[in-house]
Amino acid sequence: MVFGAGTVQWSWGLDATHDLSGTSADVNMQQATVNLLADMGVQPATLQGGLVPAVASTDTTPPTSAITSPSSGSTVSPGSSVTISGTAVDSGGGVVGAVEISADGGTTWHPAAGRENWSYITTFTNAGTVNVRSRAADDSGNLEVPGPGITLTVGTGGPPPPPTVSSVNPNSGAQGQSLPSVIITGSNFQTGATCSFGAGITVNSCTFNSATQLTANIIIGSTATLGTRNVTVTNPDSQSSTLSNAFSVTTPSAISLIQRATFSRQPTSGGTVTLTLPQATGAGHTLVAGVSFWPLDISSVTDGSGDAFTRGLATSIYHNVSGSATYTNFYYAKSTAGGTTSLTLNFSGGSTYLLVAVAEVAGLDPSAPLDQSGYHDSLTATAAWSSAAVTITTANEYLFSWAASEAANATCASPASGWVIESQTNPATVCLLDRVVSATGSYQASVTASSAQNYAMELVTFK
Ligand SMILES: [Ca+2]
Repeated sequence: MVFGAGTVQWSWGLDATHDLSGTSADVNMQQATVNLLADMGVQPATLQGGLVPAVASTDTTPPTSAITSPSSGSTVSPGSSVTISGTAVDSGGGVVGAVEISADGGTTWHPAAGRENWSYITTFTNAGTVNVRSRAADDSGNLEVPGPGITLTVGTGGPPPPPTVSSVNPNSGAQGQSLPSVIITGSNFQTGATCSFGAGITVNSCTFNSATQLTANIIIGSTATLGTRNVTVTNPDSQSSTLSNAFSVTTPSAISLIQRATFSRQPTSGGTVTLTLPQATGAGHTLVAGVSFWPLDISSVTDGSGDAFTRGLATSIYHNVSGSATYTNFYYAKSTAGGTTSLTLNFSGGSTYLLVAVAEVAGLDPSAPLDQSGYHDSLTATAAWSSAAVTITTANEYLFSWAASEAANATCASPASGWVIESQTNPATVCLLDRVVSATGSYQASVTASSAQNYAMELVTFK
């Protein structure tokens, strides 16, 4: 703001007696001059008639201003007119005299129209971000130190680019299968994008990893239509991309028992026991080891091909019979690497009695095969041995059960209908029995022992 009271033209407004006549004096300019001189500490000896005395302003507080529109962070189109508007308030005894706007972060300033409510119209030509600030001055010349102002994005003028889907991995799954990590690769994905695999496939989540990658967690319904289908990614701005035939639904591979074995060791001499399987394991299978043991706890299971075994029961179950006590637990490896006959059981210390039932099974869920488990025992002697009844949650499952008794050398016979005794070993007793089922419901394994004994019996189901 520039104000000049010392120019020739100003003095012509104070008095009409001068050359180049034709201008008249203005009482407002005369009073303004009295006010200005008062602010400078100068008072007239004799005040001209028609004017009022003035006192120096005591206002030393500048006004404050604010930009109310557009909001900071908003996008404006290059080349189009933008109205910046806002408010200003003075304090300290004066009024807002003027407001200025800078559209270049405070380097240059331009007058806005209005005072307490003001506006400024401009046009941004170059794409990028701009910093818009305001500052106000009051009628005593107190000038506001401008605040940070607002940031505007000068956009390219068009919508963001649509997504594209280029690949899906894995690109198939079986009916009933859960796939927690399907990688969708493409471009221009946005946070909050959704994934669709079509009818019969439930998408639990579609996680944004980057603009080029999403991770879908899906469950393929057991009745999902077989064959190829399209995968669609939709950004929050509703733009989407569909990759045709990106994913296919297959029939579940048949569940089948590859090999089985039982082992009895009384007792082992150390904390590590390596068992030899009847044949080398295959790839992509599930390897299950049911173990009954005494007196030290099993701590881990490994095999010769580096498979990771999961402990089935956090706490081994205690079968509390003096003289023939056992603990029960089980381990399993999913999606085996294959190619080994070596199975190693590690215990927390020295000599341990152990009874082991092992099964290698094809056709189970490669990512989360375990479904249910249940335990039942008898602390008193009986020839009727049975597991707990377990209700399975998917239709096609492998049911694995073993009975164990340290009491004597009974043999197992007469399994419950549908069950097969696959293997049994003495001395002491371990009997492995199993079955493949194709319907949900409650299942219970049982055998008849050759003599009445106390026993422990576990049933584990895999999907
Ligand atoms: Ca003021």
